[in-house]
Parts: sequence; C-alpha cells; structure tokens
Amino acid sequence: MKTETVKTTPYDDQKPGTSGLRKKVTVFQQPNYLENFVQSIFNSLDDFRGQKLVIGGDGRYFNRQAIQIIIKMAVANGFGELIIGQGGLLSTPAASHIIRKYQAFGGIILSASHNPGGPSEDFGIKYNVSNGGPAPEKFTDALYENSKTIAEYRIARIDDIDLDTVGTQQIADIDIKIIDPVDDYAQLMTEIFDFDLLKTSISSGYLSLCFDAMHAITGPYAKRILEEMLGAEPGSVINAEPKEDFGGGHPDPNMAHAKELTKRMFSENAPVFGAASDGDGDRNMIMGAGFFVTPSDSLAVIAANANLIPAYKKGLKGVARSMPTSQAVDRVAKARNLPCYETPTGWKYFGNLLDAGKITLCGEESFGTGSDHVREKDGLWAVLFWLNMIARKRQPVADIVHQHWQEFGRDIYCRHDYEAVDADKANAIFDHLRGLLADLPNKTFKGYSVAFADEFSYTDPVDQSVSHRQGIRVGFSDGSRIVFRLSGTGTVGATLRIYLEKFEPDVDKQDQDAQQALADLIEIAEQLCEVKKRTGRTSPDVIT
Ligand code: G16
Repeated sequence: MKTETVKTTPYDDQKPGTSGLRKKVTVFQQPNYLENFVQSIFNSLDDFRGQKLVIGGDGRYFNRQAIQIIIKMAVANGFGELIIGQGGLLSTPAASHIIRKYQAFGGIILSASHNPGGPSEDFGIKYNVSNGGPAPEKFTDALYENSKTIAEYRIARIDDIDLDTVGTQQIADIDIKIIDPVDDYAQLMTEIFDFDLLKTSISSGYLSLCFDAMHAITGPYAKRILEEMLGAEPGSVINAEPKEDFGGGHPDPNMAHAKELTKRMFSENAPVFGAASDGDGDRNMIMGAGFFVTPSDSLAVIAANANLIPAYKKGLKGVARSMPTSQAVDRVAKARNLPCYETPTGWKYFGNLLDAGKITLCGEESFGTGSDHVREKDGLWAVLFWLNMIARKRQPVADIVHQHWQEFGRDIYCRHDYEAVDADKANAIFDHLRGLLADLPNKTFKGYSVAFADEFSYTDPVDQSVSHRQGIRVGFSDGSRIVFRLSGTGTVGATLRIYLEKFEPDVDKQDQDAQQALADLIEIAEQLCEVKKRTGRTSPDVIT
C-alpha cells in the first residue's frame, strides 16, 4: 500500500460550531478542504495508531465521496480498524452506540443534521470521542488551531472501498469492516424498552402510529424497528427511503417541515401517535392526535414517567437541560428530589454529566432528547419512549401532557428565529444587549419585573472547564424568561434565536395558544434587542 504526504495550505474558516463543521457542499468541495479538516482532527488526537475508528453519515449528497477520502486518510494515518455503516450510512445515535459497543477510539460522523442536502445545500463533519459523544470544546479548539497552520496531510493511494457489501476487507493489515447500520442499534432498543408490550399494544389496534423519516437516515431504522420488529402496519413509516437531497425537503422535524405527518395528525382519522426525526436521526418531534408536544415538555414528561420504562424503572440519577430549554423539567426534578443541571446549548456539554453518573436523562428545546444509553440525542429512542409510555398509561398523548401540566404547571414556551441576518448586525445586537444588562434588574416592562439579567457562563461540574458567552438571559420575578442566542449551526450569515417562556400554574389558563400567551414577552424581547428595527425584518423566519 502506497501512502502519500500531500502539501496543502490552510483555510481560515474551519472553526467547528455547536456540532462540528457545517458548510455548503461547495465549500467542502474546494481543493483539500475536507482533507485539511480530517488531518486536523487526526493531528489533534493522541495515540490512535492501531485503534478502531467508526465512520458513517446521514447519506446526504457528498457522503460517499467524503467517506472514501476519510477511509484513505485514516488508513494512511495509522488506524488499525475501520468500522463503517453499509452504504456509508449510520444515524448519529447509532454511530455513538457503535463507538461505545466496539470500544472504538472515536468516530467521524458526516451530517449537517436538519439542514437541507444536495449539491448546493449543506454538508457537515464532526468527531466523536471514545465515550461516543461529540468531542469537547477543548478538542474542537485544538482542531481549529491546527487547521489554521496545517501544511500537509496523509492519504493512502488505494482503490475506493466497496461500501455496499457487509463484511471485512483488508488493506495491508488494516481491517475495513462494513456493518449493517441498523442491527446493533435495534438490539440496544430491545434492551431498553418493553418490546412485548409494544407488540401487543400495536397488534391489538390500540397503538396506531405514523413516523415521518423525512427521506433521511431514520427510514431504515424505523422500518426495521417499528414495522418489522413491532408489527406496525406497513406504511406506518412515511418518506422512509433515504435520499441524497432528502427528496428536496428540509429534514427538520417540526410542524412547518414535516407537513405530511402534521396533516395526518390533525385529520379526523389521526393515529394515536405521530413522530418525525431529522437528517441524521438524533432529533425528534412528538405528536398526538390533534396535538403537538413541545420538546421542553417532552423532556419533562419523559422524566416524570421514566419509572414506566424497563431500563429506567430503578430511578433516575439526575436530569439536565440546555439553558434555553424551558424549566419544565426542573419542576419534575424538584418534585422528585433529583439533581438538575443547566448546560450551554450543545449535546457535548451533557457528556461529562452522563459519564460521571450525575444524570440519566437530558434534553434540549431544539427537538433533542436522550439518555445515558448513548452519548448523542436519539430520535427513535424518544419515539420508543413515548410509545412505551402510552402503552403503559393507555392514554392519548394530549391527555398525558394535560395531566402533566395539572401536576407540575405549564411552561408556555416558544422560539423565534431570525435567519441569515447580516453577521455585523447580529453582533451589534449582542453588543447592545450586553450594554443593557447592568441596568435591567428591577426595571419593569409591561408588568414584568426583571429579577436578573446576565450572559450565561458554564462551569462543568466534572472537569471545571468554563464556557463563556453562551447566551443572554433576562429572568423575571414570576419565573418568565427571555433568552437571546446566536445559533452555532447555521451556514449563512447569523441566526438570532429568541427563546420565550412563561410559567402558568393555573389549570384553567393552561390551554392557551403560546404566541398569544407570550405576546407581551415577545414585545419586550423586541424592545430589548431591536432585531426588527435593526434589520428591517417584520417577523421571525421560523417559530417553533
Ligand atoms: C445541534 C446540537 C444541539 C443544539 C442544536 C442547535 O443539534 O447538537 O445541542 O441544540 O444543534 O444549536 P444552535 O442553536 O446553535 O443552532 P443538531 O441536531 O443540529 O446536530
């Protein structure tokens, strides 16, 4: 086998965001762009020679080409074994599980998550460490530093690998294993949930369901688990075939993009349960007949009912949520006497808490929920959790959530996104907000009195590492909150996210429309950040 050291020059834009490097495909197609980033990953790792590396992606455009390059570079850099999903496919949670199960050194996951795919759309790459979770900030910082000075990369001059045949191929003394992408993950799910109960509830007709795979990675996983193993009617999984461009859609599981599912769930013959997942299978949207469950509520309901699920029936160690996620799960934690942690946005911040056994469940407002079974959020896991919970409680989704609100109160919640904002204008908005912070406490806006205003910093309770500038919080004396953050996953300009939350303990007022209930806070948010005034926008691009 011939390996070659190729001279290269750095790119200055390879700083990983909230979850790896996400750019347009055309950016990744620039000469040596992908190679520089991959070599920078390897240069930032210690002692990986002879070790195992997992490789897989969500199947979007450029997935196969990128995998061939990564294989050749991993071989030249000295990995001892490569484990690759057949067809180059692995959902993000499945990749996390496979890293853990086969004790790999780490994994490279190719995905731009819920962003669209295709020749002029998005691509992404991230490195996960041996616990199966996204690399921590200190690693991504080192990687970025490396990318700014990189001068060469190593690549093996070998033929492309056959990605489609399951089995082991040998290059020199390196094993290249192509594995079924679904087997190990499906097995893990049987160890967590009550598959016998689920089968009975589905075959008896009580538990009807529709799962929208959005032409993304979860198609084969959902077909296998929901239809083949659990016996859901054929066709229960819609848009099941993964496509390089996600069928021209936006594989983002929310009511705006999962249109077909949403229509079904609000129709007369709606099934009991509906759900969708995203491009790489780590996000989830949960619905009932005529009902949408916010991700923050979903996390709280899951935490409150974990005892119904075989894997969690012995109790939870603790829970965590990202800072902008609503405080609904905090109320469950308080009532059940569980530790509750507030982390910055990004799944990587949950890793230490999970590894140290401080938490069992965690989640985010951005349609992410998960547990200590892997170190990524997990879309199908959340779906199976809800199905198992419904089968145990024998209640419709809407009743489960209403009952939860009665017991704990409702955190009425929504997020407004302003996308592709000019980066300088977005930065000016944040400078302006920072300038306001000191004077905000005790001021009153529309009857809401400011209790605190700060820029969120996080000190990891396990390794004491500190992350600054993680969003601006304005908290009010009644527990309401407004949070301002810039997204770390967009690929065009800046995306300003405004998170709004109001606590409603009164059962008679809990069934309100969120936009109406939050109208005053929405106005206060504009008064504070002036996004409309400064950008000329009249409304958010996306409301979730
Ligand atoms: C990623 C991260 C999540 C984060 C989300 C949104 O999810 O893993 O932790 O909440 O991005 O981040 P931002 O608000 O910075 O855009 P995914 O599903 O895109 O990989």
